[in-house]
Amino acid sequence: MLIKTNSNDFSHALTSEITSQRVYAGRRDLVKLMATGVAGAALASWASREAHAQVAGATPRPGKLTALPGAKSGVAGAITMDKLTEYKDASSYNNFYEFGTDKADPAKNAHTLKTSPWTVEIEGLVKKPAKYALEDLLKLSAQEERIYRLRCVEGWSMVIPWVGYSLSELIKKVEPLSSAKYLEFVTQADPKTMPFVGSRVLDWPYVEGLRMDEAMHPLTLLTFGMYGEVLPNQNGAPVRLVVPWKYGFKSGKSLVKIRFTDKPPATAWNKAAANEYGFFSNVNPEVDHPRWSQATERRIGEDGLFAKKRKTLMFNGYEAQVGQLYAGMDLKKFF
Ligand SMILES: Nc1nc2c(c(=O)[nH]1)N[C@H]1C(S)=C(S)[C@@H](COP(=O)(O)O)O[C@H]1N2
Ligand SMILES: [Mo]
Repeated sequence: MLIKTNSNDFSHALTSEITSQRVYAGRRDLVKLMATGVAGAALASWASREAHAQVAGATPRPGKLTALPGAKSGVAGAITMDKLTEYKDASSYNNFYEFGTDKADPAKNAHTLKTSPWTVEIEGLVKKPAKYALEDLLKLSAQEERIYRLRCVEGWSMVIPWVGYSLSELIKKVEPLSSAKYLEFVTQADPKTMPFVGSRVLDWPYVEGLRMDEAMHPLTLLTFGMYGEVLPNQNGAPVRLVVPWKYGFKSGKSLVKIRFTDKPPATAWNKAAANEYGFFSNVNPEVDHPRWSQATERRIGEDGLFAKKRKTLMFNGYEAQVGQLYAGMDLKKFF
């Protein structure tokens, strides 16, 4: 598969500049969003952010989807100095097996996904089980923009400005019991709107899991948007997880349920091939996949004739932030 490498507005700017400058939404979009009750407190900072954008001359991407207000990330290490992957690559080269196993399938097929109405159920070992309508989930905490690398287990990576808030905000609201040690993330599996949910590649629904401390880590993002807009269906609309120090498959798309458990949940890829996909699945250049090396990666958008492969970084470059979560663990055994 060949990806075109046209430059875009973001290519030449440093990411640190982008995060402080960028404003995507037109005022009309924001007003529309206000009407649906989504924008919330973000409006307060709108005027100042708009001023920033004008001073810096930043050009917002012409929005196709509804704008999601994002603010500058306050999480240390969340901002990379890498160039952003182009929107058209990030939204056309996807893994979303419910819509087919080819990278181009999700963009072609995911228009059938019905993202409204949408609810996310919280159940299991919590004091306050709940059923959140998407609108309420969106308002639960302030949306931030976070530029994260996403490293797929197959050997490619992207750099995407996600919009959401730390999953820990939601976890605190529902008050886990002390017996809750793991979270199970259950995603949508509707054969009527997801053509490949009938297929036998995976055991549906697509399920993922995190240990409590991983789920509580501020980098773990409950994600509603990217590039300042609501998620395109193929990227996991209307709400997904992004866990940037783990292989991409840990970041479940189109979440419908989060269950708090006392045992590690059985995850879709672990069930499909336990020797290839462990529960932790932390990005680790020193632990090869049984069928290929994990030492290097190809950045999507850079795969021209002379593009070099990049060295894969321990914990995808987030070692300073998350390394201590695994202190003393044998990462070859707990891969
Ligand atoms: N529900 C669901 N979530 C999923 C997947 C999937 O097939 N189904 N694929 C995963 C894999 S393998 C990757 S690499 C990322 C890709 O996210 P992206 O398409 O937004 O880059 O989504 C993950 N989340
Ligand atoms: Mo992946």
